[in-house]
Amino acid sequence: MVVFSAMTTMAEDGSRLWLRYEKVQKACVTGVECIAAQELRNYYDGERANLVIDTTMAQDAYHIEGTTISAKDEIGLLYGAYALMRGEEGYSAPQWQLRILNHWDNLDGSIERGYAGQSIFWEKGDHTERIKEYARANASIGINATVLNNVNASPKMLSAAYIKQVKKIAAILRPYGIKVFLSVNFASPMALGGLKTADPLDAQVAAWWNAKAKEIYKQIPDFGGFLVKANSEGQPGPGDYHRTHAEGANMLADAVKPYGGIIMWRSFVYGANHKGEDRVKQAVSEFVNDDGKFRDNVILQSKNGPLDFQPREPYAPIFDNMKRTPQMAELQITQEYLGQSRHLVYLAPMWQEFFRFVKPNRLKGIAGVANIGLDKNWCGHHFSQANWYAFGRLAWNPDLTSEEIAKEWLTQTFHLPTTKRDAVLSMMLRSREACVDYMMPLGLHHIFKFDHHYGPEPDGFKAEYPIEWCPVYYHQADSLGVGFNRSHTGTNATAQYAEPYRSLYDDVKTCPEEYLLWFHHVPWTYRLKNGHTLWENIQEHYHHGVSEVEDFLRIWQEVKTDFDEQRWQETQERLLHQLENAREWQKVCLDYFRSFAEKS
Ligand code: GCV
Repeated sequence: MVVFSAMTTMAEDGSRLWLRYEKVQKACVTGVECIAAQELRNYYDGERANLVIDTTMAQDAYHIEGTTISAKDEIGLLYGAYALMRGEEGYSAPQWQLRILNHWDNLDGSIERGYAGQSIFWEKGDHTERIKEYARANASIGINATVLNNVNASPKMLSAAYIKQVKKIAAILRPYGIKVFLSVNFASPMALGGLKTADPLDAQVAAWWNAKAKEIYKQIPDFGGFLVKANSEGQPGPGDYHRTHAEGANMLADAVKPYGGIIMWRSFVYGANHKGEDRVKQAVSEFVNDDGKFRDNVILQSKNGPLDFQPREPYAPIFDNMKRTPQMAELQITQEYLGQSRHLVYLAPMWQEFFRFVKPNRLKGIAGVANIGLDKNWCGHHFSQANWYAFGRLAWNPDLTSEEIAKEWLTQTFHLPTTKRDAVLSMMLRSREACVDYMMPLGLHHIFKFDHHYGPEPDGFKAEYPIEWCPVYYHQADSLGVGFNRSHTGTNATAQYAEPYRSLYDDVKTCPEEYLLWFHHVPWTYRLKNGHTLWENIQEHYHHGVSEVEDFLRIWQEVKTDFDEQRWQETQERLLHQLENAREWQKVCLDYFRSFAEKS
């Protein structure tokens, strides 16, 4: 166990995350001399600790017996040291070897969908100390890889000047076991290399990528590889040359293969080739013919749901359809559609919901779109730190419960008597469902305001936008009912699911109510399980969502005296805003849907 610093002795601005150890310099640490030893020497409150290398152990695993930690190498020992300080015992090994953050950070220092300040990697100035703390925080929860730039990638990322910077960052992260990856722009050979094409079957193009890989690995021998968003939302890709995703990915895979690199190829592709097709079906249509055609160092990376990080989505059926392709899941830690850094929404329950449908052993790795910036408290909202923490812990062990993770985080981040901790815990555990209720209950989706995705706009329609960006496309409200008919009488998106979900979702009578309007257009007067009509149920959910936030504010008052002033006050301000925003959702959505429902 560790001693956490008393709240009055230091500024409580959240900058120390969950690593709020006090320097006790008490333990006599023997065995291997490494960062783990330094951390224990500084912060471990026990009398002694011993670090032992055991090369027979699995990569990254550790074993804690008494105060002896064994692991295959220094990184395993480091994971073990943090685990010992959290009070863990026994053997632990990660579910996945690839536990990676994706930063949507631009080279000008801004962050796409970032709500916590500028980029720690690319904003001007020297952020070495910050990056080191970032590495330490990641190591403490087992994250072992990171993509340093936005998937909407600038070709400049691969210029010699930037590779030099990547080398510096990699040197800071390496001692903490974090491997560096980059997002690449598929047209880089043209934009940067002056070639006339980026056609993956062109020999000069392949040669350009081979040379680029060689240049990178010369500087960064343990470089991880590339993440690619191709032919999606305006990004270039192999489709520009009538080539397949497999042809594009394989060309890059061949370039990094000699060095042990991998390609993470995103399946988030919609639009251009699929005019008129239900958007949630498009990834499967786009990729299914490529199944089995990728090199063995390509992993297909897909968002948890088939649309786009909504507060609730059914799982993405691409996980059922690509049977011969290694796959990984992309989760979003930054709360683009869940109140950004202004709402308290603890995301672990949402991710666990996904793992109920897509079993972890079907995946090769797990990626999380980071919520980290240069803000003092890293994530904008003090409680958004819990989402970074939870992502790491679930990437290590997806069997941990949301409650266990939240308790761990609360214990390390604040000092609360058990009853008060449990009150805050209950708020965290209820927060995601509350958000679904006050934003989009019963399977409603994507009724956000345009572009920034904050706040409600159910009547949103712009003729100049692709229809897939328009809220009215997603709820399909009319005088008869509301919801998107994706059953066999509609777009038949249900057919993309494996059984038993295909049949379950297809029939309005068996479809789980939380997905009802995702899969069905349902009459306003239809009776749900509780005997109330659909319209009554919609109203009840919005009311419930708002009353949950009112209750969070009540709890927050109750725990006031147990918190340091700054973090309490900053959270209070955000909760007050959350309530205002939840009420706006309730009013705007109910007024809008009423105009259909009460006419019927
Ligand atoms: C990085 C959504 C987001 C975009 C994001 C995109 C993606 O459309 O709104 O900001 O772009 O997803 O995941 O590529």
